[in-house]
Amino acid sequence: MSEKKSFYVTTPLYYANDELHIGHAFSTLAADILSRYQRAMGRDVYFLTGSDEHGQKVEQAAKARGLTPLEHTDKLVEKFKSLWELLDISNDDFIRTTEDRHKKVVVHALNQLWEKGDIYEADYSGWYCTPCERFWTEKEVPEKICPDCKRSVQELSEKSYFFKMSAYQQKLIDHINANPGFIRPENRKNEVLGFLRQPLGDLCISRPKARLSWGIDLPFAPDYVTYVWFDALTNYISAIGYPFDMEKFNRLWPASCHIVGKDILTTHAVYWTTMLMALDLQLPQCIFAHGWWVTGEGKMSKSLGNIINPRELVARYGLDPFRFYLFREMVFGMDATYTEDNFVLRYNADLANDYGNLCQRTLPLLIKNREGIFHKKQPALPQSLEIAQMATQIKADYVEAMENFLFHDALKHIWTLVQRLNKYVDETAPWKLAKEQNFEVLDEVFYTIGEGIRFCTHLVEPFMPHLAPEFLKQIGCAEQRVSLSDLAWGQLPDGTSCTEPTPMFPRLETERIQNLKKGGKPAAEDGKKEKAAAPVKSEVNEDGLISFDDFLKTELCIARIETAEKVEKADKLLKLTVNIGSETRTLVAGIADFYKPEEIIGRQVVMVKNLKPAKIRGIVSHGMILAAATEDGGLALVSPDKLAQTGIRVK
Ligand code: ME8
Repeated sequence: MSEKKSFYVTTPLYYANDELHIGHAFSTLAADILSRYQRAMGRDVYFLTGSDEHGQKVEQAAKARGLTPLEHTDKLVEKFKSLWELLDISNDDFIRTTEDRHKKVVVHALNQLWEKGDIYEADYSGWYCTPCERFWTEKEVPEKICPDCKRSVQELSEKSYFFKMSAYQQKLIDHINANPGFIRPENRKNEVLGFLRQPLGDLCISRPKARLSWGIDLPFAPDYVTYVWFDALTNYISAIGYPFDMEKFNRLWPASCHIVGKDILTTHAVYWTTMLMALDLQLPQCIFAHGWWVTGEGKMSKSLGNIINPRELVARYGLDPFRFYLFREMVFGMDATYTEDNFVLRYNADLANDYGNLCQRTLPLLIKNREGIFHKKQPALPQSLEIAQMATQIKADYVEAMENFLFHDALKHIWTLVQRLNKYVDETAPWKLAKEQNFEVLDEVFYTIGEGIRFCTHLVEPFMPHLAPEFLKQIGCAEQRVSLSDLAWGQLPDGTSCTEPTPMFPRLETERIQNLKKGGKPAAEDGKKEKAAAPVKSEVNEDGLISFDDFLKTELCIARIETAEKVEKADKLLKLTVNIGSETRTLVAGIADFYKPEEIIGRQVVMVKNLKPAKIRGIVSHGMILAAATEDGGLALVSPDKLAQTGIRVK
């Protein structure tokens, strides 16, 4: 992605008019993950975030709180910074648009463009929306309602200053066409090109002080301030020294990537780029516009009361699971729906069952049978060889995904390896090898597992910067870290000694979640400082027996069958909806040879509740009902022998 030596990444400057929610946290985390990845690949990274503090919205918010605008933004900026600290954001700088170092660059840029004739004065009339701080044309507001916020607009005519954006339209189109990775993802690029098919107007950059005083004075028109975009966008160059520290500026510019939400794509891809052209500066290498986090009720907004607070989620589930979830769940570039149920499902499936359990089920066996020591063996079993080759390919796929901002794909690749390793444990059954005293093979198996954990952990570290070092500590290689660029299979040193694993991702049971929601302790973490919980015993016993604790991991419950129907073109399957008290689930059961749909509607059965959802014949089946073969070759559903409470746990 980047040919330059340095990697310069930015987030939007968030408006200092309100507190931040998971949408804002997401953009900043994306830049953080990218920065951590690039650093791990050995690049010189500069990561900038900050606050957008001028404009009417901020002025109004301050007034409502009885504060001056700066008093108001000072307070909010502290909150922004404390959120970034909580989320362990590794930014190199935080720029405020109210700082002198920024304001003087805006003034410099305005002067340059004024002298060049790229800023001019003219009368402007249009329909103005105060909350959105923007004019609309007559055509755009036939009902005199703002298309964005749906509030009424007022007609205004005033002397204004304009930036000659239109002069750069063709140059911008040519640049977009000549640089395929410039606006990403592809559909957003097409949107911008679509927008540029219409004649591009010039950009009004001023407000009379009589209407807005909270901005940066226009150096050539003292009764006017510049506001919002001309001010805010300039931060990307003011923070890195333009034009007063050109050494720093030349080292970092052009930016490698501006990460923004899709709402501010046009301002970045059109306003900012034409401003840069006018200033004779290079364009950023990439503008990546990601999608929205929405909730069931639509886009998050205060008025809908559906704002998701990142602090609450971190307190409830821990920082690394929060970071992981956001990037595993959202296809970077598309919208995603946040639900807490979904969070818990992913946590339990990917973190507790897959990644966490890989250590939990194997390291105690290594301690018990080989004094915790990994003995390096050349892979001889076909599965060990397969995993070694697979890991090399997975790293290549992961790098490719990360270089292209496909965070969800990068995580998917890592989990392919995590899941293969868990399957390898099942296939090789190290507890059996230990019992047979087959130490040659046992050592090979443990080495593959230890190396697999190390390999996956290095790859996942940009996403989980706190728990990854803990995983490395558990397998005894916290000291022998390699950089991501050098990571290769087989680097786990012979004789490395593991420690008793502590559960990083304790399963979230329903009761536990209720407790966490009431403010109980988080999973394995305490906000920023993640602490591992107390050690638990191994889950695998050499005799194939499981502990009572392990049995409790399977959540069985009483389900009432509400509907049943045949699945098309699948003779043996019935599609059921079952009521389990708190929710209704859909599942597919292979019982059609033995039960007619109408026979079983209304029946109570026993269901495995916490099974990962699976797609069967295109239907997402979430849960499994229990049944046993009968002596005459039939099938008997397992049901309570008296009416039980629907949804209640079976134990
Ligand atoms: O627009 N889902 O600031 P802002 C995903 N100051 N991302 C979201 C989101 C959601 N539901 N809600 C917000 C501004 N975001 C200007 C920017 S840049 C020089 C000036 C993220 O506080 C997303 O990145 O309204 C979006 O673009 C940004 O927050 C808007 O933040």
